[in-house]
Amino acid sequence: MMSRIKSVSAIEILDSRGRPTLLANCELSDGKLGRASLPSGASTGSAEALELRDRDPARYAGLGCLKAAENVSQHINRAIAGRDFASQEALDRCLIDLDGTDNKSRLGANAILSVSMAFARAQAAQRGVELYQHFADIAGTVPRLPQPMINLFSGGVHAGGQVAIQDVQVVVPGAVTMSETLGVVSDVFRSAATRLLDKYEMRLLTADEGGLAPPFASSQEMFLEAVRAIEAAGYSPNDDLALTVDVAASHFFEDGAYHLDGERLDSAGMADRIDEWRRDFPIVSVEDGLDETDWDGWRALFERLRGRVMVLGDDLLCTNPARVRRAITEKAADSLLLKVNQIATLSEAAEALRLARAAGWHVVLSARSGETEDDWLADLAVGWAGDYIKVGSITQSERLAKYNRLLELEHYARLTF
Ligand code: 2PG
Ligand code: MG
Repeated sequence: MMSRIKSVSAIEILDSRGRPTLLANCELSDGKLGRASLPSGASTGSAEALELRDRDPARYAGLGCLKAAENVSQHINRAIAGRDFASQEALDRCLIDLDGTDNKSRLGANAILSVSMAFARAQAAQRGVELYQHFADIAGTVPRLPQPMINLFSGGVHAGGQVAIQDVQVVVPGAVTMSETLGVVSDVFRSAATRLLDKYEMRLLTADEGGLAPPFASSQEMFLEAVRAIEAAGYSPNDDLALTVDVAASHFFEDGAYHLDGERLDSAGMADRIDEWRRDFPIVSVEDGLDETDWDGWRALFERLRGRVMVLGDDLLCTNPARVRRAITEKAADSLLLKVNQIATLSEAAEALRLARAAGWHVVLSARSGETEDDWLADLAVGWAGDYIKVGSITQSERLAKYNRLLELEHYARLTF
């Protein structure tokens, strides 16, 4: 379908951490509008496309997005207003060329993605289809509900580093519906919160993604508490709920070693530790078990874990088709964590998805630790038929916006897992 762009513009708004991000508008010449706001990560991979920040210390500690907003409203608008685009791919190609750098550092990944996403919404409106269906048509996928991977405990950079590993999450493999899943996880979250109140005598303090973040003595204790919370809520670990972990190892890898729970581990030692966790706890997925540069380590880890848990790459892959291709060739992982803002256009993210699926990989569509109330991620995870969606905890409205949209799609669009 041909879409003529009338104008694009963006303004600076705030995300769930109170940091600036972008809200973009795309108006087509037939009057159809698309609007999108963007998330922002904290535990970012070094191969991510560059999020343009003003670096003006007088505003938001340098994190302002006025330049990125201006790049949309001025630079990009001048280049694309009045032009026809036959597809998302055509628009994204134009944005990529306009930027001209490998990591989108000229216009900014945020500027580029805000236009890519707002255009997708405008095109969906023009076609008169739901956003998830439009996303599915872009990627050639068949929509279905993803299983949520829900954050219970947080550590790492999302929780002031009180424990090294970043997320311990729960999944409910046997649940038949989204509403059942959320109900079960809510029981477990409450039971975890009650236990922590007894154990640490602390108020219910949560981390960036709404997860509980007590001062665990070790990573081991984080997993153990998750299992206890599941049991205390009346469920069976393994049968009813399983655990997934984002080790986010790049963020405690320094001077060639993993600094975990007071120990200094080499790559093989870290892999041993992950294998122990896997044997001791009902873990079904391990994300970023090793540093993003430790490709040899990843190959060895995958050899060891393949077929037992999902070996999921986030910082390692950065939703970058070239890195996904490398990981497939080198047999370094078997699952992609897909975050559109790591690569900055829907088309390139769709390419990463296509490569991963062609290799038989699992795919997890993921939010960022800084989010807005926009819910496009839910439609993307449904449209691109993710095996899982990772949105953080079941508290905080920037997370609930996505879960609630999934509930809406389950109910009204009659989508199933
Ligand atoms: C991750 C994400 C989400 P961030 O590491 O998977 O939890 O964190 O958005 O800070 O990169
Ligand atoms: Mg991660």
